Amino acid sequence: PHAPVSYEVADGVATIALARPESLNAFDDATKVAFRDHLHDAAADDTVRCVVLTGSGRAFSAGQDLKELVAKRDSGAPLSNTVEEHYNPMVLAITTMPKPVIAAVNGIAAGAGASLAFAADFRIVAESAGFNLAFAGIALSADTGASWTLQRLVGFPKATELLLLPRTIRADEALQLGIATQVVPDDELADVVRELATRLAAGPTLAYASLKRALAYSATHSLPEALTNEGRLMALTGASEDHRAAVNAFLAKEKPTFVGR
Ligand code: T3D
Repeated sequence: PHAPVSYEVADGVATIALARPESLNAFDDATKVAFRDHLHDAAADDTVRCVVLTGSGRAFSAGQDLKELVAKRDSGAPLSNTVEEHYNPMVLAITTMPKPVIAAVNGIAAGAGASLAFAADFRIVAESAGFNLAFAGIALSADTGASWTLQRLVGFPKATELLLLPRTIRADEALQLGIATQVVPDDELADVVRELATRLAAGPTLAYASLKRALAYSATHSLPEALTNEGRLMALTGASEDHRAAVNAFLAKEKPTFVGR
């Protein structure tokens, strides 16, 4: 059997692609372990300066593999604590990834599949794709960070509605709601994502990582605390090779080249 997740690094961009199109890229255990581990690979590799998450076939991901869930339940196998073991580490790996993460949403993203896309820094969404907060449909609460990320994307009342009354949110509505960064024709998704990923991979990686840290910290701290944290991160980026070179380039009226440090 082929690997459930493919991992490729080219031109500073790591692409992590779910590769179970026959199951709408649902997460069975092997897929969860591979996806989680590839996120850690991308985080640890300094040559990777941007990460793309995507699916193969007509879906991004239908979330938890419900066929495997039922098979395990019926076989009496001990149920793993998959939230703690698999989904939580994925969300934390994406949100703390010290480089930008793009979700290239090629098709439907449901349940944990939607949550993972919400955790990314950018969601580039194919016109025919959509999101479905499917959890309540199978009598579950939300996981993989959806209760945290979705309300930050769309606000508390809309997040409540979308979680309690799940339906497929089409790409155009996802754009209006602020879930999608950009919606593109299906046949242009790969090119648009490649262009954005290449641009980000050639950018000031340490500054991007620091901006992500500043945003995440400020989301849960007071203004005085956020200001102190901003000061620390400004000192860090202010001492970087990229900052020094970019300021020199600006004053020389040249285009900066960023090395990511
Ligand atoms: O243990 C835990 O803690 C659980 C953790 C849970 C995290 C979660 O992600 S819970 C949410 C799980 N996901 C869902 O509930 C979504 C279920 N799927 C759907 O609602 C729909 O399939 C979609 C909206 C995603 C797409 O609809 P549509 O009409 O385009 O496709 P379809 O006909 O429903 O599905 C096509 C096939 O994929 C079908 O198989 P078949 O009949 O051709 O053999 C369907 O059963 C299969 N499929 C779809 N989703 C899943 C799935 N198989 C396994 N797991 C799935 N999640």
